[in-house]
Parts: sequence; structure tokens; C-alpha cells
Amino acid sequence: MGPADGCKAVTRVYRTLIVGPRNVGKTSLVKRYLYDSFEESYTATVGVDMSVYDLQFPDGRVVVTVLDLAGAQTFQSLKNRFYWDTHHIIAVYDITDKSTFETIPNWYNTISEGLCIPGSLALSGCLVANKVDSRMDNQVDPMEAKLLASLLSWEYYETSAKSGKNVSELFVHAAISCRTNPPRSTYIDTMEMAP
Ligand SMILES: Nc1nc2c(ncn2[C@@H]2O[C@H](COP(=O)(O)OP(=O)(O)O)[C@@H](O)[C@H]2O)c(=O)[nH]1
Ligand SMILES: [Mg+2]
Repeated sequence: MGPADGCKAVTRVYRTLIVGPRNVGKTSLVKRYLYDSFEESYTATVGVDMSVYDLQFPDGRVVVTVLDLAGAQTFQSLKNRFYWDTHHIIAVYDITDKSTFETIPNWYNTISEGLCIPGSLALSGCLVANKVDSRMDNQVDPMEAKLLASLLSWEYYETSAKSGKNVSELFVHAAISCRTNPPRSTYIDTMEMAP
């Protein structure tokens, strides 16, 4: 698959935000997906972390920039300016800490306001129940989480950055969701276009 099939090698660039309270596993999910690794302790993210991944689709390459926000305060202070052109939200909570689940509607509202998305329009995203390897300590009813996801018109994923469960599915889904939007930028890959 690719340019050899006669397709133009088009690359489209999108932006995703990964949000949620501290310690829910945002950094861990990104690291698991990018490096297939997991650590018991990551240094708390300070400011904003940016990662990039790309996936090849039949009609071209999709590049997704993932912005990992350290916390609500940072988000509040940067809102409006920094997050324009966001195509998709990954909102994470920790199933072993109900208080993190309870913050999700706030995140949703703040982001919708920050991105100037009218209440009537859906913001593409997914709700992520992380740390499902620790199901014995589960504090969040999955039915309640699924209900919230469907109210927001979001997909619902149960993941574990520790075991790797559903992690690639989550990021592939993010790229697929992004593709339904106009990209931030598009370019033709000249190397691959060369005869
Ligand atoms: N058991 C378990 N621990 C996790 C998982 N994901 C992250 N952690 C742990 O939770 C803590 C916070 O993770 P981190 O990725 O730094 O969270 P962040 O603040 O949201 O970026 C770390 O000690 C991780 O090792 C998971 O899926 N399962
Ligand atoms: Mg982090």
C-alpha cells in the first residue's frame, strides 16, 4: 500500500488533546503507544508535553500531534489561544479513583468553551477508563461511564497503559476521528513523489 499504488503521498496533520486530572495515566498511555513501554512512576508533566505519531491510510499519511496538558490550571491559562484547530479530545480518568471520573464533565465544558465550540455542536472525542488492570480497586460503574460517553457522543475505551490493553485501538481511533475533519496542514511528500 502507498505511493507505489499510484496514490499521491499526501500527508495531513491533525491535533489531539489528551486531558484529565493528574495521575490518571495520560503520559503512560502516550508512552505505551509510542514506545511500548511502561514505568511505575513518570515525572509529573510540567506545562505541556507534545508527542507526534503517524499512521498510513490508503489515501495518505495522517500525522497526529498529541498535546498532553498537565492540569486544569495550565489549561485555563492557555485556553483560547493554544487549542485552536484541535480535532479530537482524549479525556482520561482512573477507574481506581472516582473523583477523577467526576471531573470529566468539567473538562468537557472548559474545552468546549476554550475552543469556542457552541454547546449544540459535538466535540469529537473519547472517554478513557484507564488502569483496568486494577479492576479489583474499581470505583467507577462502567455503565455510568458508558452513559456519560454516549451523552457526549464520544466513544468509550477501557485501557491499561500497564498491560497495553486497548492502547493502540485508542490512538488509531483518534487518528481515524481526526480524518473526518479538515487538517491543520496538508503537504505532498516530494521524496515519495519522485519518479
Ligand atoms: N496500574 C496501573 N497504573 C498506571 C496505569 N497508567 C498509569 N499508571 C500509573 O499511574 C501513575 C501516574 O501516571 P502518569 O502517566 O504519570 O499520569 P498523568 O499525570 O496523567 O500523566 C504512575 O505511577 C503510573 O505508573 C495503568 O494502566 N495501570
Ligand atoms: Mg503526565
